Amino acid sequence: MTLATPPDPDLLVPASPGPFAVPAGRVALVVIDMQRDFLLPGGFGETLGNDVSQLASVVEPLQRVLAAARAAGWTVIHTREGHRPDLSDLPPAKLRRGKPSMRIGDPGPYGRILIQGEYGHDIIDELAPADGELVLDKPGKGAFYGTDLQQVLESANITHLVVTGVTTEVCVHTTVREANDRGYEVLVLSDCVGSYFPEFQRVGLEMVKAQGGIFGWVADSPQVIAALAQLSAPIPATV
Ligand code: C5J
Repeated sequence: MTLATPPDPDLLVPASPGPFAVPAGRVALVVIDMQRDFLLPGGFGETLGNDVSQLASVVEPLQRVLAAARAAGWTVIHTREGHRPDLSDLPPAKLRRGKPSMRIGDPGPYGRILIQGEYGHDIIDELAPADGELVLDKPGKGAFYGTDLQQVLESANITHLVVTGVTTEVCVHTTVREANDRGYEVLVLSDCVGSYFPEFQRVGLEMVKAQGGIFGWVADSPQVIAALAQLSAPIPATV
């Protein structure tokens, strides 16, 4: 991938450790794994002993960011973690993890757990992808592993990612790290990523922006939405 000197930023989002410059046309909103299996009460996430209510607060801010990104014409990419029904893309090591009573592929409250085509594998209704938005099925935690995400981004000339979704310290972090190693500039939206564990949420966000932004930047959704609103605000007439 050739990453030229960043073009003039289209918008500047106040962020930490410094402003995140977003070049026009080169940014995608990435929504990681907002799937029923992770979010719904009684789903896979809860069967692992997790408190799914910790993820619920992400939904509304993410709806607002999604609406703003769509209005601004950003590329929007949704991901879903999951596996083929025959489990041929599920490494045995991954299968062995978790509670023996409820593993990937087992029948769960919302269909076979994390299996493509099952109700629980799909994205929650509140954040349903719009027509034309890419829905990327991924077998791993990161969105680049085992997918054609990099080719998709390259062919769309995208160099900047605004990353949201669940869970902060697992699939969001893995994706951010994969993106960072591939040369992408990454902004994580603190109120649009969620963890079952408040401590992991806090530390996960700290880790992204530590050491001068070792993996990227952190801002919240109102900062992005305000920056976008400024862009579309009429320029005051001069007298
Ligand atoms: C997990 C994810 N936590 N989407 N997946 O297994 O973070």
